[in-house]
Amino acid sequence: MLTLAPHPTSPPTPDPATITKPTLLHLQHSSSQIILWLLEELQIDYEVIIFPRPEGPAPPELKATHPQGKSPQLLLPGGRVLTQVSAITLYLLRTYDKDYNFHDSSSSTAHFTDKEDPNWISIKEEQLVCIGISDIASKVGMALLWHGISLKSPFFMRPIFNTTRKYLHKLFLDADLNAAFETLEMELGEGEWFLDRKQPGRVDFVVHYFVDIGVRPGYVKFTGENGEERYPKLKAWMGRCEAREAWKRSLEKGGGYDLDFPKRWGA
Ligand SMILES: N[C@@H](CCC(=O)N[C@@H](CS)C(=O)NCC(=O)O)C(=O)O
Repeated sequence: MLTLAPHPTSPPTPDPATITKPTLLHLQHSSSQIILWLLEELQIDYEVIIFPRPEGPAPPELKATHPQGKSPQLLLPGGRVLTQVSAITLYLLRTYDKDYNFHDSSSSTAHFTDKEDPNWISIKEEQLVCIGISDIASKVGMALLWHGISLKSPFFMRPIFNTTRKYLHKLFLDADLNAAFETLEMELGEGEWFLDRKQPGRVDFVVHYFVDIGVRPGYVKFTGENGEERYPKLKAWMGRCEAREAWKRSLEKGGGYDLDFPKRWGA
């Protein structure tokens, strides 16, 4: 039996049919921060409803609007409910980034587009977004699950779970996580932003969170054992992301963003 803190109180969930502006159902300390950051970059009129993050599963109130009951959820005027970071970022950029500040029009990708294949930039975008939402998310999810189990289980079982957890890291998680980070470091290259953009784009907005969720709980380290920088370009890029005014505003609006879950669970 795991010992979890009691569920915090959640706000009431609005009826999607009554929505008049994009409304983000935002879970604190979660990938929903990606959407808040993008909303702030786009400077559109939106609402955010903050759900305190429990130690266990998402607040049941999030099921009122979508059967999966996860966050982020973007409620849209007209009653539609959009889920999945990947789809929400695509929707927001295509709907509201009219001046193409943060995504490319099909005629503006000559700097990157393979002349033979005009779709190349969007294919690369998908590839890099998937490294975050799929490759890193699945490994960090497993690491966090076992970390949580080993911290929250009865004390006499902890050594067993801790040993299991360490084997998991050694056999399945650490090498894959570092390979994903190496790939991102390589893809960033000498550019300020991914895909050689002059401004951050969908890859930057999405991948920032997944790099952060790898680094904050200590599963991937920017600095090696001998003090060497392992991912210097990614580290500098994280700094550029977090120096943006829109990112800072998103932190104020989100009501809590601390991805060091093990520390918050008492490690
Ligand atoms: N694939 C979904 C993942 C959604 C998701 O799992 N969100 C997490 C927060 S990062 C959540 O709601 N966790 C609570 C839970 O799983 O119960 C996406 O890309 O949006």
